[in-house]
Amino acid sequence: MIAIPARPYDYPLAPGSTALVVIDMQRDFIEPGGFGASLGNDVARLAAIIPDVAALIGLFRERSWPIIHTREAHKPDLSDCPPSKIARGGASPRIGEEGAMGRILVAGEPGNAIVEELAPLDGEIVIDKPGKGMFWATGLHERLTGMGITHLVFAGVTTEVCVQTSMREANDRGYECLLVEEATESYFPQFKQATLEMIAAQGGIVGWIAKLADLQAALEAEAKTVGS
Ligand code: TIU
Repeated sequence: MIAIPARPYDYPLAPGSTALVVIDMQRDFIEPGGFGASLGNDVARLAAIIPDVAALIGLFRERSWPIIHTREAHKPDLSDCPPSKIARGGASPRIGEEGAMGRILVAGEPGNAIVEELAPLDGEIVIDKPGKGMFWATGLHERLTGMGITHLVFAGVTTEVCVQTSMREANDRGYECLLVEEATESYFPQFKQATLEMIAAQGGIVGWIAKLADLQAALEAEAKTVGS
């Protein structure tokens, strides 16, 4: 076990059974003309974390530890998108309608792709999820269980919506969860801050939070131990 100086206390990171989850780093949330922008948000805030997410992905790639990328994506016939979801938010254009990068939040459309800088490599898992959480209607829990994964490190957008929902779903399924502060972002800075605090409150009620540098240092210290 590696002790990362996480808040509120050390996260018991387990080599061999830890995976990175990168939530919804898609053009639809990060670039102008996508779903995030259609909701009236300033998407530039989210683009700013791309280098830190890339650095975190790099830490896992160096170690050949599993990486899961999720996309919030609906089938072209929208059969997996309840009317309540389409109606919510009053977005224009709405889910399924034509936007600047193709149909909004629809699988296979240009806007639904993960941003180029963070494109998944062969062998990494890519999950299309119709909900905010990564376990709903995806079969991911069974895949992770089959791989022996017990610990999940989280990154991605948005902190208080799909990241937090996925973390809470993971927590309920027994995973040890850690969120990397610089590798997640919200359209609303106060929502990000509140989410970090509510995740780690009450002795880590949902999981732990840590700085990227602290995770990196802990992984490097572990590599030296293994190598010595
Ligand atoms: N609206 C918003 O902040 N987020 C979402 O709709 N999806 C994700 O967080 N991925």
